[in-house]
Amino acid sequence: MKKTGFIAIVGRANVGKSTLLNAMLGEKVSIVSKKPQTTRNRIMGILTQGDNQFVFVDTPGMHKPKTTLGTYMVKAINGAVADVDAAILVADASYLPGDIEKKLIEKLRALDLPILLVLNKTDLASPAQIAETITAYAALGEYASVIPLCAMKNDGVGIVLAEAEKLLPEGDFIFDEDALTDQPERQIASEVIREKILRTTDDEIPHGCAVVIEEFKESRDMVKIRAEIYCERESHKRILIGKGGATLKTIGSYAREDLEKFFGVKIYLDLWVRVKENWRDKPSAVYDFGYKPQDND
Ligand SMILES: Nc1nc2c(ncn2[C@@H]2O[C@H](COP(=O)(O)OP(=O)(O)OP(=O)(O)O)[C@@H](O)[C@H]2O)c(=O)[nH]1
Ligand SMILES: [Mg+2]
Repeated sequence: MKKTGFIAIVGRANVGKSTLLNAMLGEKVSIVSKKPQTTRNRIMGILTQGDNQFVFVDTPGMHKPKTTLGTYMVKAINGAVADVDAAILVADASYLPGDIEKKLIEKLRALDLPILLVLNKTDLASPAQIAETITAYAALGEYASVIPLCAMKNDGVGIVLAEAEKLLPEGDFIFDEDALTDQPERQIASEVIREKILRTTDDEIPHGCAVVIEEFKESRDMVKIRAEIYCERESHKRILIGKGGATLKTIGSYAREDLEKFFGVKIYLDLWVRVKENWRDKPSAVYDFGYKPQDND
């Protein structure tokens, strides 16, 4: 008998949701950075093991939106949990539950979803701290299970899969057995480039960047990708390009390395930087840059 289920991964920004997803899949489908609000879209990661198909849905970190883009991100979280069989709530093992966690727990309970509580980053917490965090979460209600782990070192991640398996409903597979993600190739390319911007530049700049793939041309042994990076100011553009183009070159070579690994072919990457002032507050620009409302938002 086959089992197939949708499992949303939710939590505040920067707790390691995307890291956990990648660890469970053993492949990188969702970008990761040390800056909060890295994930902007719902991203599906699919894992088929024997008779079980897990469809994990990574979501943006829950936060109070301040821009049109932020509002879109919070809608994406709400849309993602509306239609799943269970949720993995990721929180930091070193911190007691805050407002964001309490509200998320309430929301998941209202939807009657079983919750797997993952307390991540145990490498940064003492055993006493972890125990205290567990006690504080226990006071907020019941969970299908509580799993302290370290996603970054892939330590304890198997337990999440074993526990999630118990929550899968019976049903035929929805995706091919070898499917890994629902993201189109262009979106993967744009996300990988955005990750390298997040990792290469500081503060305001990466949060104000969007990457649009203008060309994605496959030939027999190579893919040519032309991407435009939109930022919010001329001064940001100068920083992104760097002295003599050095920063853009770094972003490009890291991105190319990852993309070659992911697609398994040679990549020719052509990057351009453009300015679109305050695009994060402009609904038409947010939409044009690929942050479109989805069916159940
Ligand atoms: N020390 C430590 N760091 C971790 C662990 N898991 C993730 N991180 C780091 O935490 C940061 C955030 O990780 P992400 O996976 O991007 O977090 P996220 O919850 O998806 O963040 P958003 O997409 O912004 O909501 C990155 O720098 C990760 O390397 C862990 O187990 N231990
Ligand atoms: Mg993320």
